[in-house]
Amino acid sequence: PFLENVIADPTFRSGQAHTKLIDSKPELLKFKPRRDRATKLLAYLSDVTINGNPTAKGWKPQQPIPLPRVPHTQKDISFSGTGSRELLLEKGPDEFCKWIREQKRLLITDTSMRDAHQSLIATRMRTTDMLRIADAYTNGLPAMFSLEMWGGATFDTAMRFLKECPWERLRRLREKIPNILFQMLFRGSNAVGYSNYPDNVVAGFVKHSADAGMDIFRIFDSLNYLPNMKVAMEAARDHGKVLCEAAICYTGDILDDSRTKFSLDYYISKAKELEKMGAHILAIKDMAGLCKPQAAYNLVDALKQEIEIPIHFHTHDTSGLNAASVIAAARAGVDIVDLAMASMSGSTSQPNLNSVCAALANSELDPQLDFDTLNEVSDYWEATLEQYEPFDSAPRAGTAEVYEHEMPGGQYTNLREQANAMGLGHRWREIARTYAEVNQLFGDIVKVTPSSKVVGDMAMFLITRGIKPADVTKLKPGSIDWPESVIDMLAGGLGQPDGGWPADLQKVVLNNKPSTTRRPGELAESVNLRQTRESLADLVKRDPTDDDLYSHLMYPQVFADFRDVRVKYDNLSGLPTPAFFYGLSAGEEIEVEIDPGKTLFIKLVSIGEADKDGQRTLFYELNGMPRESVVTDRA
Ligand code: BTN
Ligand code: 3PY
Ligand code: ZN
Repeated sequence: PFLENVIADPTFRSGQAHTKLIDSKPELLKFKPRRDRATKLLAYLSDVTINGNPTAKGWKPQQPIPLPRVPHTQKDISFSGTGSRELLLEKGPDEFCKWIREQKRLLITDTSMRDAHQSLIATRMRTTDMLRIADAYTNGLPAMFSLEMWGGATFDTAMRFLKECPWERLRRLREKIPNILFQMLFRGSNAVGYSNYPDNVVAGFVKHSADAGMDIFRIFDSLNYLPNMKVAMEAARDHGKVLCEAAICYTGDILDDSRTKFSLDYYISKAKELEKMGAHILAIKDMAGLCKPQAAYNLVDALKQEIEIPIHFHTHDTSGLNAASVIAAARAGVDIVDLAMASMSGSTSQPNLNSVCAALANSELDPQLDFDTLNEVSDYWEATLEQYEPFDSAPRAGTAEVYEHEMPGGQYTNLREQANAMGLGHRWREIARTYAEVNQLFGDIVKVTPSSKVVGDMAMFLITRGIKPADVTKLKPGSIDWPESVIDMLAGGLGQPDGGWPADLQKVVLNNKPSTTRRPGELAESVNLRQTRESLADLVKRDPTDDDLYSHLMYPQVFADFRDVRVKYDNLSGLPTPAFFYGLSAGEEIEVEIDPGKTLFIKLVSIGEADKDGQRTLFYELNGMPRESVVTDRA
């Protein structure tokens, strides 16, 4: 701090500093003693080593987990084209979309950094693990169409569990990967949250994300209620440099004539409407992986005749056969497909990127991605996943049960975890069936965040109380305190499903509470953004930024807790993942990059006994110098 003061001093800066400067300016010696970053990091490491990280559920590796090897990827010279992001910036959205349609090769989105880890390891992937492999994408996979690496549940979990700033992830990855488009999942009027936000918050969030480096906004509504998508879609279009990708959420089965609600015609009419609303690209968002191969073919084939804009297919491999759906969609002329790197694929995640590319090699559809790099990147992710073992609860193999419960990939692992935590793990079959019955009770709806969460909440609520979904409408209004999320949804808080909410159910759940069929955003007051940002100064302990503002608007409490941790321990995102979750063992040494080019070498030498007050001293070497850190053993 002293040197900082001196360097900032105008006299010193003007070159007129002399040895008497300090005598003449005693204020240079006035500074708050600042706990330096290394001390804070050691405090964190000591705490997590002794007391554990509460999110890691007490899991400890048997022996230190080695850092995943980062491949040294050569520039892919076999691909002569320009990176997708460079093309978008050069051509602008409309010309770029024309380019997409002219491509014979199948364009590929890699979801490893968003949906794949959201679906496999409860969205726990840390920024450092993404940054380490970023160069391999930039140099080795320039033919990639886009990387889905932000949005959905990642915004919430980054702060809540990883104590990371989501905006920092976006900006740092952007710096390292300038040539490939970035893509995010955006929940329409729910933005990256679980409830409705005022229009100006939604529009402001889109603009701020675009300015921070986002390129493609995949916008959906959890009930396919299109009015909820309008504000976000317009904000993306108005930005001028980014792509508005509007999604139809796929549920049910268009091959099953008895499911009349979600028919081929239903999807075609939604798609046409989204095209009219200004979508640059249409996404088919099969969030549960229900779109069977023939259905994918029929749907894409029909849409290709009905709309002009490019089509992007998203699915999950929960059933085990959705690579076939991807290939069927490709044969029917889909433009872009979502896949995940081999080791991050399958089960509730996306189908296998590497294998689909191999299957299409030597055909016109060949995506032209370099196999060596694909394999190396997959190896990297495989080793990286080992660091996340306690969060891995995805089913090991495909299951046809998904056609019954229709649960989105990202929810499956979470609900299963929740069931385990409530001691209901052994009743999973029953939970899955109840989930399906609650869907029927709600009138057969689209189930994706946040509507899927409401179905899950209701299913767990009924199970723990021994109530059958079919009996709910027989109950007396006001006789049960229903979950808040259920009341809100049936009151119209998330918008309207096609056909409206079943009136008899609304009566039982709402009792005399008011409900609306208007667009929720119309009823929400706009937020004074400048005033709200300024109000955060106390919390963030510096000038609040728009990053702070939008984190706060989405998740006020989660953001406040995150900021407390940041003030107490500084930025933890540079810690290697095992150290962050499980702490260190005696003798273990780690490297932590705290600023670009500034690395700390931290070795835990030994751990002292607890004294009578439960205080323990941990002995470290920090860049070779001995350091001690004292922590309370709360065991
Ligand atoms: C908290 O819940 O205490 C805030 C999040 C920070 C968690 C770290 S993890 C290591 C250490 N052990 C704890 O119990 N909390 C901190
Ligand atoms: C999300 O909203 O996070 C989803 O992944 C929905 O599929
Ligand atoms: Zn998905």
